[in-house]
Order: sequence, then C-alpha cells, then structure tokens
Amino acid sequence: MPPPGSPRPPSPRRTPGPLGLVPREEQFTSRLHHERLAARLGLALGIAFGLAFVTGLLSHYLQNPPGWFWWPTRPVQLYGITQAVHITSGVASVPLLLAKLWTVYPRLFTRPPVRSVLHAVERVSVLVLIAAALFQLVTGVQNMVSWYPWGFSFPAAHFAMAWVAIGALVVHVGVQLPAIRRGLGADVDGTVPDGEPTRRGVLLAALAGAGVAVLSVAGQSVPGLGRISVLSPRSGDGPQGMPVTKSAQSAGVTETAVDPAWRLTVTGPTGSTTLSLDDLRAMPQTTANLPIACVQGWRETGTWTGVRVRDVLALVGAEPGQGDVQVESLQQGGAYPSSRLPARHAADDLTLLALQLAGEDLHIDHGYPCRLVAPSRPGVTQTKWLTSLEVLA
Ligand SMILES: Nc1nc2c(c(=O)[nH]1)N[C@H]1C(S)=C(S)[C@@H](COP(=O)(O)O)O[C@H]1N2
Ligand SMILES: [Mo]
Repeated sequence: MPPPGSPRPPSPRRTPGPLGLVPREEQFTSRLHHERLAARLGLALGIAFGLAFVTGLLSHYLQNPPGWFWWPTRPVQLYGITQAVHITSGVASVPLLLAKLWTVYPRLFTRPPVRSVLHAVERVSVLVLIAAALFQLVTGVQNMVSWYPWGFSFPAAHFAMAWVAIGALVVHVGVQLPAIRRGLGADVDGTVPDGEPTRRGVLLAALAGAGVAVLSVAGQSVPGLGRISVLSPRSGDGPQGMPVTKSAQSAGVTETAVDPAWRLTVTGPTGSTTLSLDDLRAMPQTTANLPIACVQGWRETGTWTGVRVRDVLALVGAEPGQGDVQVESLQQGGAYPSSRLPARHAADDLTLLALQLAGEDLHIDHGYPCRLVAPSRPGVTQTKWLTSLEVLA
C-alpha cells in the first residue's frame, strides 16, 4: 500500500488513452470478449439472419411477384410456415445480436482507429451491418405489434435494408474468415482460470434467451403455445375465432358491405357478369380448412365455405389457369384494397370466394359479403369485401 497522500502509481488498466477518458481495446481484459465466443454467437446469428432473409424474400416476391416467380398452392400452410420461420428467426436474433455486440464491443476502441484503407472499409462495413441489423429487428418487431411511428413504408424499407444487411454480412464473414475458423476450431473455453466466468455460460445464456424470445411469439403460429406467448396477443381473438387486422369500420365499408344492392362484377374473355349474394349461394359450395397467415406473424386456420374462384371465372369464359386475376374490394384507399391472384392459384380447387366462416355468414370484419381465401398465400392478398374480379389478358 502506498503511504496516504502519495500519488497512486498509474495502473496500466486505468491509463486514459490519448483521447482522454476513452478506453483502449487492451483495457477490456475479461476473457469473455473473445473470438471463440464471438465466432459461435456469430454462427448462430448468421443462421438466424440467413433464414430470415430467405423467408423474407419469399414473402416479398409473393406480394410483388416478378415474372419468373413460382410458388406452389400446396401444402395449404406452406406460406404460413415460411412466415413463422421468418418471425421466429428474427425474434431469436434479438438476444443473439445483443450478446454478440457485447462480446465484441471493445473493438470499438481499437487504436489507431484506422490502420489502412482496407481497415477503414472493414470498420465501416461492420457499422453498416450493425445499423442494418438493428433496423431490421426493431422495425420487424414494431410491425408485429402494428406500431408505425415513422414516415416510411415498412415493407419497402424492411426489404431494402435486408439487402444492405445481407451484403454487409457477406463482407464481414469474408473479412473475418480466418478469425472465424480459429474461433470455431478451438474449444470455446480452453482451460478456465479458477473463479473466472466461462464463455460457454454466456453462449448458453444467449441461446436460452433466443429460446425464450421464440416461445414468446411462437404461440401465434404454433397451436397450443398461446398461453406462454406474451408477444402474440392476437391469435384466436376476434369474431368467429379469427383475428382481424383491418376492420370494416377502418376500411370505411360498413354501409357498402351490407347494402342489399351489393353485386360482384366478374370480367373475363367473353365479357362481364354481375352476381348477387344469392346467386353465389346457389352455386356449388366447397368447404375447406385454410389459414390466414399475416405478415405480422399470426396464423390462424378457419373453416371456410364458398364458391370456387375457377367456377366463377368459367361464367365469363375463362379456362382454368388462363390469366392472373385482379381482385378489387369495396375499400377506397388504404394499404391493401386489392390484390393480384396468380393464374395457377386462381385455378386451384381450394381457392374460394368465401361466404362463410365457421359455419356462419362471414362477420363483416372478416369480409362480408364475400372474400378471397386461397391456399398458401400471404394474408395481405386474402382480400375482404370483394366487389370485382377481372381475368387479365
Ligand atoms: N380489403 C381488404 N382486405 C384485406 C385487408 C385490407 O386491409 N383490406 N387486409 C389483409 C390482411 S393484411 C390480412 S392479414 C387479412 C386478415 O383477414 P382477417 O381480418 O379476416 O383475419 O385480410 C386481408 N384482407
Ligand atoms: Mo396481414
């Protein structure tokens, strides 16, 4: 102990760097800030981001199909499953990303901050990766709870930033490959000095955190988990056992939807026809269990009864699979007043103009008098309160 009053000898761990109070990377001496831990967390995160990227692209192309895009109509739950994977992998990434950032954050304080042009490029790419990853996770979770505090369109921004994130991730993995191989090639802990924490413990805690995060949302797409899914309040809510995203009130259709003069206009190769609700009820009816799988993460299967779209299109001379079908609703404006049904989906036996849900006439919030329900399609394309169908040439 130095005598009282005498200056303390400077400790090497406390010496401020040339930037004053800013610490230096070497001062973070915990054995937990280590490439072996970073590589494992990075691997888990890479898998989660990869799954989210692929399933997100799928969902984007289903909603904005390019000419080459092909998607099967069976199994009927297929889209819902891909969307559950998307939401689950995104949510699992939150604790993994936080753990990874904590493991590597001493790197922020590397001196000199920039060693070469290549080093500068690498550091900027890591910042871009972190910013894009945080953006994706934050906006994704906000979308799950329908909270849109920003001025931009969520789907467009989330899609664009996905490419930024995945591009920066590829650069990052490329640059770090030697460290990743070293890190993964060695036991995560090696010999742990007495009384020191283990990296394995941090890794397991991060994976457990990811597990808890997954369970908190899984109930909205996995039957039976509803009670533990605190972040999925909507599954099973709503009239006729089905959640509602857009109500008749908010779509402004409370009067037009119940108007006795309501007619469905169908246009095809031989011209146009109009059908009343009774006309539709008089046609052969099909009953099928089909899900609504919302991009916000919930999925709920209902028992729908109605007329096959292809039977209705046959009334105006359309052969099955002849063309895509433009589907319009009574809703004026808003985000999803219409949709495009691909020809192959329009020809499917289970693609219905539903008149009933759970054995009753559709609740007005579920699209009375008539809505589209097609197998293996995103919820946003399952248009409610239909007013017209047109077979496109
Ligand atoms: N006309 C119209 N149809 C619509 C929407 C809409 O906003 N307007 N929302 C879609 C979305 S995003 C979903 S998830 C489903 C939900 O159907 P539900 O409210 O019957 O559960 O309806 C779809 N159909
Ligand atoms: Mo949705």
